[in-house]
Amino acid sequence: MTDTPQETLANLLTETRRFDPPPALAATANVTAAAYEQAAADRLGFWEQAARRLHWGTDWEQTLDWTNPPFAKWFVGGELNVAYNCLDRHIEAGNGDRVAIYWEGEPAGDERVITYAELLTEVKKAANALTDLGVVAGDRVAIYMPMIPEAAVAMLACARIGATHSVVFGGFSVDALSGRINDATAKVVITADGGYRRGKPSALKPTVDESVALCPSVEKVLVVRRTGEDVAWTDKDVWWHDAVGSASEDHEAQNFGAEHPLFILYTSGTTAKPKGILHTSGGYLTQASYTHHAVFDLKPETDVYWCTADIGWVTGHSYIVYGPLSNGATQVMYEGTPDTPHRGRFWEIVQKYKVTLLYTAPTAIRTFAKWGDDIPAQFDLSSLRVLGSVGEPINPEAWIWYRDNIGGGKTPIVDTWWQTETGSMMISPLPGVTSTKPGSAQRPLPGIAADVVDDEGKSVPNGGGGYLVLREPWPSMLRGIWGDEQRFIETYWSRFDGMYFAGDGAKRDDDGDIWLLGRVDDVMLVSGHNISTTEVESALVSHPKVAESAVVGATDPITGQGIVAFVILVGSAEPDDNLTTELRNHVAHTLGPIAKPRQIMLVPELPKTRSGKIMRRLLRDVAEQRSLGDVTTLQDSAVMELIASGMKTAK
Ligand code: 6R9
Repeated sequence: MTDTPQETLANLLTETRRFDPPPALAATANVTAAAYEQAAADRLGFWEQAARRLHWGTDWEQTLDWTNPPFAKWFVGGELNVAYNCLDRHIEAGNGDRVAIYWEGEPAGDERVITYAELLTEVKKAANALTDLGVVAGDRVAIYMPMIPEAAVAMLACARIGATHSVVFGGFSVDALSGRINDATAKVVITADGGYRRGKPSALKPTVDESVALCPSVEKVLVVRRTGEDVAWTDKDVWWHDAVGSASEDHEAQNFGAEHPLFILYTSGTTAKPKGILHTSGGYLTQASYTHHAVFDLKPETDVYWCTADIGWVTGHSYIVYGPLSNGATQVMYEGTPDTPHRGRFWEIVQKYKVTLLYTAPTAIRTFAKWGDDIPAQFDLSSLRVLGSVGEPINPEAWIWYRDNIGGGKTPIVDTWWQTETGSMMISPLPGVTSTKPGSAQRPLPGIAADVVDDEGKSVPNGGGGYLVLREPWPSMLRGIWGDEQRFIETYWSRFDGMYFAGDGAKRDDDGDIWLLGRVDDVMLVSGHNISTTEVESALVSHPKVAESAVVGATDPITGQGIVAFVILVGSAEPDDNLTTELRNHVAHTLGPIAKPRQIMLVPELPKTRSGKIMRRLLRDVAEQRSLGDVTTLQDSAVMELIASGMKTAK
């Protein structure tokens, strides 16, 4: 039995709840429905107008050069300075006293308030310090930092002098860090002695020391003193407080071409060798800035925005640093984990700073749901007016939980689909326009040509499923994979002629709205039917006793693949003998008998990357009783031992 293309990736889940935008928000929204029409009539004209939101030293001559696909050039001939756009122009407009960052350290009471004027001074000094260390435009600088303001300062200082930063998650192993430093041949590494993690100092410098020993390109290591713990010192090391502390506060930003490389960011690498995704300046900042303004409806004078991502994830780049700061936003930055010192820490922070716009990930939302409704209920969250989600498909039940328990049953939720490769948001509701649907990212943003196609690359009709593609170039698109042009073409541009292949499965509902179904590599083939992991996971999460689940297809002698589900129960649920049977039946009842899991494993945790994505590949290894593959990007390696030992006792 084979599927028709329309049945590719299945199309099982039905969800009919709808939530209109609050009238008051719709009445004052930054972006209205007219933007869709304007962009449809003149896509390039629309992006030109978005680019006009920035300050350009030299105007561009051509909006898009797409004569040599897939190598795009946006705003050709234009020149700008990215850091100037994020800082100087706000001070010049008289907003230097506005708070840029409310920084909240993990140890309670450890906090800093940084205005735009103060942030600019720090960035100027850091730019001078990097120049003194020999960094010139075009050089690569690796950044391996905890979530402290100096991480943003380091990125902006690089941008200011035209150096290309490569941020690596603080806490990645020597292998991961040295591999990334070598791939980009970075000249300088910026790091810290350590950061705070779950109530304790957690050292970073030893990993840098070991890595730098393997990286001949590194000439200097700039070290922020954060924890004050003892560190080993080499002749390449320089303290941040010495070099930046003594640097001049004068620095005039020079303009660079719109296509000047801004950063390299290595993708999470849930599968193969990490890819160094390259982003450039003018188009990237145009779209990061516009989408942040449009999708969060940011009002910089009154909003307090908080994105809970780490700076080492693309979400931290586009929606902590470049998007919000280019828009003059006031934002919260938090160093620690959501459960330190207690499980209400996030809500305490929302209450303390009266956060209005919150951007977090489904993995966090499901964890909060597991911890229980009574925790957020203890805090005043009434300041919140828009909630965002990013990183994975958000299950409808998690979406409803988020709206009800965090958003007081009234805030719009923007489920934003995008990738490291796309640089900024691509598919998302607009909070003042869209009637939202739990679990769906819904509609390509104005100026974005996303589509769902079948195996042959033809658009699927409403009600169909297939592959998510982008049919037209967009300003913040990746410009390549660092040092590997061929892999860039093969990975993204070879599956379908003339289209960017995102690697995600998707379906289009009867209204034409898009639902993401997870990575195509994760799709299961059961008795000839392609079934998406996301839909089975959402069916499980819709059971009142289930907080979170991860589903994989394990080799099965009869059905080809059998569905194995790993399930975390909500805090209050007691496992009993009948529960796994009940859950299997619940899925069969919700989605149909074909989707009934062969086996359900109750587990305490799931393996995740640092950006919170479930590593299904490792669970497949467990389900098929193989030894584990590459675990370098795993958040917590002890998790796999826990799960694997549970699996053995269940057999
Ligand atoms: C921003 C980011 C990209 C992959 C992407 C998709 C998944 C992200 C999503 C989503 C469904 C959403 N993804 N947002 N899936 N709905 N709202 O996450 O970048 O780390 O490169 O991951 O994440 O599978 O292809 P990145």
